[in-house]
Amino acid sequence: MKRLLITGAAGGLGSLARRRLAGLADILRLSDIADLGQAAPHEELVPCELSDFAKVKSLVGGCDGIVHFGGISVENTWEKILPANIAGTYNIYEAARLTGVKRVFFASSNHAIGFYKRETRIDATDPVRPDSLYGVSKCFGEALARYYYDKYRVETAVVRIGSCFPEPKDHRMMATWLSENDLVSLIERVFTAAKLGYVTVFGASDNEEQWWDNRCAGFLGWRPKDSSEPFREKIDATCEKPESDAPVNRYHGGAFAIARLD
Ligand code: NAI
Ligand code: 15L
Repeated sequence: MKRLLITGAAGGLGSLARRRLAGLADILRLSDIADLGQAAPHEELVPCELSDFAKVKSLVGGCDGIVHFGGISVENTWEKILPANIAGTYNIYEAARLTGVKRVFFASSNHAIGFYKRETRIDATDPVRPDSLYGVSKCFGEALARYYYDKYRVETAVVRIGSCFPEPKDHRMMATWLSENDLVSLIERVFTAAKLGYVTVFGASDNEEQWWDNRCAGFLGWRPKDSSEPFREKIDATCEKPESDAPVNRYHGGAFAIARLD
């Protein structure tokens, strides 16, 4: 690729992608509303509010691919979610269609399916069950991605990221953790696969407890290599283990599924 756009490039995963994806394209175009610091020689910094269509169209123009990380990344009010995640993701796809971008990595979330019970193992054919307005916004993004592929052939990997942090932070993340290396290898697969089409991938490492089955994405050949297991002792020692029937333990989405806006 000549130019890869990363939205949300000042955030946690955007900064990781900025550090680790330089080899994927000649130029990384980095965008956010937050400060992006100084550009390296292979970088272009383009600050952009995702809800502004005109700005997003010029942001996207000239790019071959998009890693769409930008937006509200946890539960929030409708007033915040609507411009950033709903209008923002529409703007990205519509701009991609108009400017001829071929492929998108859409950062969806486990919170699109957060109301499944922990003992239920699901795959990409199971219906969405969002656990929050945030999760609903990710379902909207997934539907947009489906529509833009079926009608306009903009290819997308919808990646329902579990919990991507340097280390798992609690007992739930022993199941949902996605290591940084596994995320990077997944993004690389998405942009180097000969054909992508529209595919849903569950973004979790090779953890002992598995809630998500990636059989529908088998053709991608992505194999997570890390596991949360080496962190178990530390998690047991530092985090209180919730009772197995505690509400926070009941659903894939954990605390998101039980938190209420009121
Ligand atoms: P983050 O909150 O650190 O980064 C999001 C970035 O988007 C921020 O830098 C923020 O300034 C930017 N942003 C927010 N509203 C914007 C707007 N209206 N216009 C332009 N930029 C805007 O989140 P993180 O953890 O890096 O996650 C990246 C993406 O991956 C998010 O879409 C999140 O929903 C998704 N995700 C992340 C997971 C994780 O474990 N880190 C798990 C599941 C999904
Ligand atoms: C997400 O969707 C969030 O972006 C991230 O901050 C974590 O809360 C993650 O889900 C999770 O479920 O652990």
